[in-house]
Amino acid sequence: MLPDADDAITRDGKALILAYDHGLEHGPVDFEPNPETADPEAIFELATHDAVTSVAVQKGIAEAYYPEYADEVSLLTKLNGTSNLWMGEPDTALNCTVDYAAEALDADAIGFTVYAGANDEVEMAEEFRRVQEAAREHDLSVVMWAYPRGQGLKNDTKPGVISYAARMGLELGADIAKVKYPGDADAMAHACEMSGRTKVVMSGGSKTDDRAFLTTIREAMDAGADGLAVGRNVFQRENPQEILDALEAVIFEEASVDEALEHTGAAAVADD
Ligand code: FBP
Repeated sequence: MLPDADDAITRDGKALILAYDHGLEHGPVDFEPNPETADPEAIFELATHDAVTSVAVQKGIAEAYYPEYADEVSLLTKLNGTSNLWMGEPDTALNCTVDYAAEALDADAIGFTVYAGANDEVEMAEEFRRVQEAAREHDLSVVMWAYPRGQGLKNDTKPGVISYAARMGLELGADIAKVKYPGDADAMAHACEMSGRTKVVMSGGSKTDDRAFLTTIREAMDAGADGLAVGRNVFQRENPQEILDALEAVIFEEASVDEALEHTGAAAVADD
């Protein structure tokens, strides 16, 4: 990575990416717990929260909704993605070019998924090379969704696999590698060490309860992670603003889990 290449999408060197490409990746089912989140405007409103350092969306949503938020929100355009209807080996289509993201969408960063271990890894890596070099020309930060996946990979969150994913981010020139949590703090620390100067953010995953979620984030941050890229654990909650307050405390203010829980209803329930 280049020095300061991720400045546009970090705060104090840390990132909280609000991911909202689920309508493509998983389909409308992800909006069912909180139906108003099917409206991208609800997510852009959330992205104005101080905790959020960028919002990650596909081209169509950026085109239709970002202009009104361009002054308040940093845009991370996800360049590739696949629907959940695809039944083949993990693969992903390039849905937007870097030039289009930079010039037409006014993006601050681009996001790109690489499924290492999939049959089409070679094509995805070559596409990442073209995208990464074009992003440098436009001064856009590069975030790799580093998701080893495919027939040969029975467990895609094994510690060795996550360390490998983080290392690929460094080797291929990402500013930030987004990886799944490998299950414990030691494994996360190893992944962060392997990523060198490439930052590591943890992927949010499916919705869990407040304490379990914040505990994992606290562990990841203590292990050396540089933040979080989160979707469902924010927008599927009844009160997404509250969990953003709590995440701001954990990620940017070094708060403990109990301190962070003061921002959500969970602390009050536990005290009863
Ligand atoms: P979540 O926090 O909801 O897991 O979102 C992060 C993310 O990477 C999204 O950008 C993407 O849509 C989704 O997870 C993909 O998840 P998976 O491929 O593991 O189902």
